Amino acid sequence: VVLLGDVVEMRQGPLRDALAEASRVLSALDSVLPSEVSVVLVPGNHDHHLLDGWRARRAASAKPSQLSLDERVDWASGEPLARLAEALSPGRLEVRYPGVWLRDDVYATHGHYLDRHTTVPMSERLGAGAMSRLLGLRPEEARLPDDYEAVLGPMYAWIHTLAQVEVPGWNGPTGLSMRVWRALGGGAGAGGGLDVAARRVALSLGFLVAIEGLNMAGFGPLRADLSMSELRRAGTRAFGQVLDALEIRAAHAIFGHTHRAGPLAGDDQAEWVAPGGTLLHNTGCWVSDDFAGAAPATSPYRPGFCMWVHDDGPPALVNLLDEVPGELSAPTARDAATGRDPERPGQPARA
Ligand SMILES: [Mn+2]
Repeated sequence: VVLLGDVVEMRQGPLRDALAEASRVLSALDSVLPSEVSVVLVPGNHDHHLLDGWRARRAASAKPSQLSLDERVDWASGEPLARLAEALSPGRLEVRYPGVWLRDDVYATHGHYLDRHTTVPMSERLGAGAMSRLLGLRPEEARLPDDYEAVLGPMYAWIHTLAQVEVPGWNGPTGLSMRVWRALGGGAGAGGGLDVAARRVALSLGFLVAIEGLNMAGFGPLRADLSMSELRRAGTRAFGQVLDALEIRAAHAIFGHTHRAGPLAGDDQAEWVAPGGTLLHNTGCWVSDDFAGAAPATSPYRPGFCMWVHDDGPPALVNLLDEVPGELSAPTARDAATGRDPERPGQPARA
């Protein structure tokens, strides 16, 4: 079982609370997993702090190497990862970063590196733009995972510090991204039919001037379009740029950072192909009133999505919460190869 990032929500409060919550979930997971199944955790942006001990040990070694695309992360007793491993025991925990090769042709990563490239002006993109500008590291010049860590790491550390302090009268960095998103007029109640409303707000003169100013100041490129369709397109486009920059020549690449599961039936399949030909897959899995919209039961942002990766064939996207209780079963490789059932968007074809 691969847990593809942001598994531990470390931004809503102090570390002790985050670890206590995560431990309960991992213990529950261990209680239902067969003993031969190990759990692979791949940290993302919200749980980037899990890597700190490992990173410090690397930095203290005589000659730390550049991060490869798939590093094995270790931990020492007392560190947050040790707490998570303990919660999962007797199950086995493996930690890989920044991604994991699931097959020779399937690469999976949380996908937060795309925040260097996306044109949607959300808070972490703006932070990445500011850091790029400060360091003189242009997003199009990124070639290695360390290029992304240099720009994004300081922002993650800053947000992590904010989550640990208690300032009277201040509720911390909780929902920072969503606050900025709402302030900019994003979503406007969400749902495809309200795209027009979102665009109307977004196209207000002040917003356009602000985006143009950010572009001129070297924070960009950013676009003044906060519609749900542009949010989806910007995510796959930016993830394709990460694959290109890091020369990830996989047939399939799986990510989840932008929360929009896909490709689903009815999607423009061309949006889910990177320039190099890699097919993109998003596990989705996040819940938010801002994104789930008026029809949360069918929203591509609803929770419960996961992906089955077999020994061959394309990864198959399913929604575990849509399954009839008692009927939950893994699709076969043959189901996966035949693609998705048009009658049940997002579901694999079933015998
Ligand atoms: Mn994320």
